[in-house]
Amino acid sequence: MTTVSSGAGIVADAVIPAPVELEPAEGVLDLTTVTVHAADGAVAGLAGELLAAAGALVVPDGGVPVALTPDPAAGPAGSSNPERYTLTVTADGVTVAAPERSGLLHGVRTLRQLVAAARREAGVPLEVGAVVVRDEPRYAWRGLSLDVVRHWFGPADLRAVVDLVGSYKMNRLHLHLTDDQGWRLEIPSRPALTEKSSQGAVSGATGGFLTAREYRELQEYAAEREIVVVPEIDVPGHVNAATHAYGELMPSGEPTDTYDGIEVGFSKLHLDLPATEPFLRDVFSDVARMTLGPWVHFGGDEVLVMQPEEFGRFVVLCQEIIAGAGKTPVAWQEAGGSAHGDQAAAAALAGDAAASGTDAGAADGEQPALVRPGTILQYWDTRPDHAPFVRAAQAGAKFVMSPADRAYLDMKYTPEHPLGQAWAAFVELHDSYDWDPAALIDGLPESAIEGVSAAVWTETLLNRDDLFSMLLPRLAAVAEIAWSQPEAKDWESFRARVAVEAATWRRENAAYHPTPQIDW
Ligand code: TNX
Repeated sequence: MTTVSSGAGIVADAVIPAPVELEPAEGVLDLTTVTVHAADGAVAGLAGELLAAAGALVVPDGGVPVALTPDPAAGPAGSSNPERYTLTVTADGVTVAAPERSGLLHGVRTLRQLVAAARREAGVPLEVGAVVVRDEPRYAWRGLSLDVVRHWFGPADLRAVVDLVGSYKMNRLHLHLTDDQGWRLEIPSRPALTEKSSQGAVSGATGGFLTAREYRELQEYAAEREIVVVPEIDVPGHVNAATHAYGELMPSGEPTDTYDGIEVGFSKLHLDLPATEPFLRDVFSDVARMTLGPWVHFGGDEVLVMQPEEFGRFVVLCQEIIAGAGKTPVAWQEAGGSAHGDQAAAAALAGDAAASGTDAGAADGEQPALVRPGTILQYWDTRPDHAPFVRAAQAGAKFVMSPADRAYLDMKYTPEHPLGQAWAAFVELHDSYDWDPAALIDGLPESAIEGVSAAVWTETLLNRDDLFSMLLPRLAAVAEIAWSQPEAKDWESFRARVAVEAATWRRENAAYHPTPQIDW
């Protein structure tokens, strides 16, 4: 990105994530009072809200025109990216052009940042320098994975998270809805899950859950903002909430006790019990039916107490159920070939050709992949051998990158940081900024990378302020990794842009961590 000061000041230094092209032009536009023109009333309404929050007075007519117009020719020259847009500010008005609704919103988000940066004090005009921004994302999947189990974050918090994610042009909110400590989504065919297992959380904290209706409303709120909610039901480990609600899932037939600690890896389902497969079919069928987006995540992480063969059969079965319900499966990397998954493959696939539509990778005595073509694997643990991931990609798996030492925003910023964990790394802002998703797995083709997701686990995060202080400013860094081309990234420019954006966080009372890496 070109970062140049224009007549009105720091406009060009305000946009996160960095756009592909930003060309300052002659002239200045006073956006103190604006009128939004758009064929789509919902988009116009959202644009009005964003501009008003940035300090503009939005009036139904007579203000400086902000025109949102469908335009297949918008975006960087030659781009066919569905999310591309062009934002043009001249002395006479603003145009956002894009082929699709998502691009129109992205353009408005860019404009919001230019307006917010122009805001100085009350009574002074909101002057934005003329500029043309042509932009498109590097990756299609730009997400945040959020654990609402260890501590409960209800609909109001989740809408605030949707707004935050959207403001940095991220488009997936992955909700970790089940774990040992609680079950957070009503499942109509299995009401005991929330009746018996939603009340608790870590260390005796109060839990909660989304009713089917609240889940629907949250997805609609997100979809309006072009954000897809991806639900995760974590199996076959991390299941103590399920085995507490349904004793038939245990060999003893007895429900397990509730759990409010923060250990991982101790609980599991048992595939050979008669109750287990019907349970999985009920839960995943309901979740698929209740979900507006195309993806359902089935977890698969950290099953430390199961033989590879049984694990492999779970992976095959969950993918089959989810795909059969018309959704694309997503899972943590273990499902695709950690040491665990790799050994699981041969055993599970002997006699089950349905798991993979191809035999890619099976040559030379290597195991075939467990994953179906199109299944998305979420890479998080940077320790295991890379070869199985490359084989999974050859079998058609896609990857979303959440390397724990960069993108896990529950990691402490520094050893002294009061919140968070430290098992993967200390993750300062620069660490979240300084990495390339395409360079994480040796030999993985760029075409196998679907995108990037930050992740925040909430063992130590009790409320919205705790959560936001871990997200901000690091979420902005991960958003730039996911959206911007590597050559557009620049740490010094990013530092300046974060300092500008922080004025918005302060105005909106959003908690953030004042890392010494930024000149606030
Ligand atoms: C690992 S990452 C987990 C979570 C924990 C997290 C804490 C992953 C797939 N599993 O169960 O909450 O570490 O950082």
